[in-house]
Amino acid sequence: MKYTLLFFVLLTSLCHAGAPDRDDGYRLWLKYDLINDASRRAAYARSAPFIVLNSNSPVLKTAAEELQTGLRGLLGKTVPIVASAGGKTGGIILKTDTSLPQLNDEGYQIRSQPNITISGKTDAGVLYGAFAFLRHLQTGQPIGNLALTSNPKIRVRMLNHWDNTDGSIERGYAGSSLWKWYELPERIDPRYRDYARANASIGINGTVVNNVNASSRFLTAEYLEKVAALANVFRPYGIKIYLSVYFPAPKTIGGLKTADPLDPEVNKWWADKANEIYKLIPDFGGFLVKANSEGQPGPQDYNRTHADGANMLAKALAPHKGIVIWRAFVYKADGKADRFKAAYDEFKPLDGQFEKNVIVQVKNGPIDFQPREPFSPIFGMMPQTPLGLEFQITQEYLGFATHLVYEAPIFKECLDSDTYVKGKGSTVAKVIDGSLHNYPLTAIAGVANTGSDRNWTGHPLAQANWYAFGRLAWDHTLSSEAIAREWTQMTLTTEPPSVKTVTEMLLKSREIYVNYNTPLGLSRPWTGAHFAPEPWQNRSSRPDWTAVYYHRADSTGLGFDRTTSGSNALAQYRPEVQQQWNNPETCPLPYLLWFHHVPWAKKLSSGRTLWDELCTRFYTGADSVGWLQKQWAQVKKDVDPETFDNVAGRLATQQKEAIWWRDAWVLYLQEFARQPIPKPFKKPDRTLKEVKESVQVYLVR
Ligand code: GCV
Repeated sequence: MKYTLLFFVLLTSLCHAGAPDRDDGYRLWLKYDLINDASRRAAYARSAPFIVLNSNSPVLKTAAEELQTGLRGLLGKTVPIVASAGGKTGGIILKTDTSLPQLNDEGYQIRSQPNITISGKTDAGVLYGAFAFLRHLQTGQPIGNLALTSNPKIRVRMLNHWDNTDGSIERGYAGSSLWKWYELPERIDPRYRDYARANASIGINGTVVNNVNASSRFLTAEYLEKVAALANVFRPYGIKIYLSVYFPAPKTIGGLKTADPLDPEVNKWWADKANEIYKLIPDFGGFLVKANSEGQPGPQDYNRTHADGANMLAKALAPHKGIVIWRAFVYKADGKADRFKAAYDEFKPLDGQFEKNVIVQVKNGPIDFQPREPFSPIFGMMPQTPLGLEFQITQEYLGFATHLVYEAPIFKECLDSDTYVKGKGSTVAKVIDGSLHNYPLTAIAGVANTGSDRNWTGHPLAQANWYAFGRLAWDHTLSSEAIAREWTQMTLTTEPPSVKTVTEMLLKSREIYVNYNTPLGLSRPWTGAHFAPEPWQNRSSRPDWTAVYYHRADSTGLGFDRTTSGSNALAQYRPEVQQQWNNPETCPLPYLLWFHHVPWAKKLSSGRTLWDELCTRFYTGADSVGWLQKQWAQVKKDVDPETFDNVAGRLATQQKEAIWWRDAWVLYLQEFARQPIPKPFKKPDRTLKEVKESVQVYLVR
């Protein structure tokens, strides 16, 4: 018996030793697992016997090392980095070449035959080319006749971290902050470099490391040293560091009596601060500012405008070529006003009044990162001001890190929206990439979904959102599908049927979420943590922080009237856009309740009444999570077991919560609509009172 047990222990430990390493998701899309197909591996290896690097540039060195790391994994051998080809052909040559007319500053070109030459006008361009070449191999494409040219369409492609000095992250769902402020600048966590690698691989070239609800501590000498230490890690990856600033910092840490942007002493304080920063961080990117918004102080406290505030900071940064990114996310506590209109009302009159190194950063929609929003009207109405676009990658309103929502379709929906500012085809993408109004300064930002969780994003599939943001920031013409497929192949599996299945899951996930959460243009059915359903919530310190303010359910119907008979927010759009959305008969169903108060019995273009259509969406949305689960079960054999279990568990929770959302909405709205649940759907098992209690428990917890 003793020997049998010993034998069993030995056998299981041997089996375990031989089992493939479990993948904890840390490597993201830079896994570089050995290519299974030996002939493809051999073909790649023949084309890449060595890497030629003839430069001391830190960024080029990074490019060579990244290539070496990637090839080591994919090909199972170390490809040497050499200073010269020594007359041999067939290697990979990394080359900065300022004479390439088809490239912009960070673009790259890859040509094969006889050598594979990866060139850029700048070292950063070569680095992006190196990652593009690896991506080509990871996605199994031939390299015999390479002729790739790619230029980023937007200059500043950045992540915004809403991270605080105490390590917490506002709206972060994947652990705590990546930045260990208490250890910096002395200890450099190796993870900082891995963060930079991941970003550079998708073309991100800037990062704002602290929360827009900013602490002035970040501008103290103590913190600037810490920030400089991070900048040193990011620099070889072509990434610049930026800081969110607290507007009254001249008072809080500078000892001045005022932070008035027209006060000479305040101006001097900021100019001195900029000098201090650039001494430590010569390539510092600039400031991001949230001012006079949600309780944050700003220039209006001194009867000055947003332009006055932004321009003062811009002047301080201009000698160093730094920029100011001034956010347009503002809304006053006026319950009678329509919050939808607030940002436009404040910013439109300032068009053309900003300094050249200011960019106004606008959220994709007029409210706040809802699961579906129409594009912000500002994009069509400020032609004389460079506008940056802010997306939210972290899933504040998208089920945190539990629900699967692939966000590329959200990003694309906004980018492809037509503002008509210069006639048909004036998409948001063309506004923000500068091509429509010839802005030299262009920017796009994503509020990061990263954190200290080992797999970076909590939900393993939420990595695809970070990835998709970067790829679209580089090239907004890429399709959601192509990005999903690419990410799946690089991260999860290269087996074609499973790649297809996961790609389909990702592509459908956003619409599924919208259906059980906020269909037909509903918005903000929650308060507080932004997670649990609370469409009944009607009390708060501000009316626009209640749920009923947004959906306006009553005995006659549902939805916010933003036509001329209501708030007339539609007037903020160009006439061509107004025409599409103004008429409830022709307004596309996904936006219907954003703009119209629709009677319950109204027949919609789908052929169903409003009530029936809502129920259909709530029920099919919740049911579709079951479909996601079934799809995921099919890929089990091709996906790492740890990742598989992790996603399966989260989908099970999502299924439960989707039904919770459905029940909450249906039972609540039924009190106004006074109609039965249409067939074939079944009445929820619980009562409205029970759902409310379950939400209450959630909120207390
Ligand atoms: C950083 C929303 C979020 C806030 C966030 C704010 C903003 O209101 O709930 O957490 O604050 O947007 O974008 O400034």
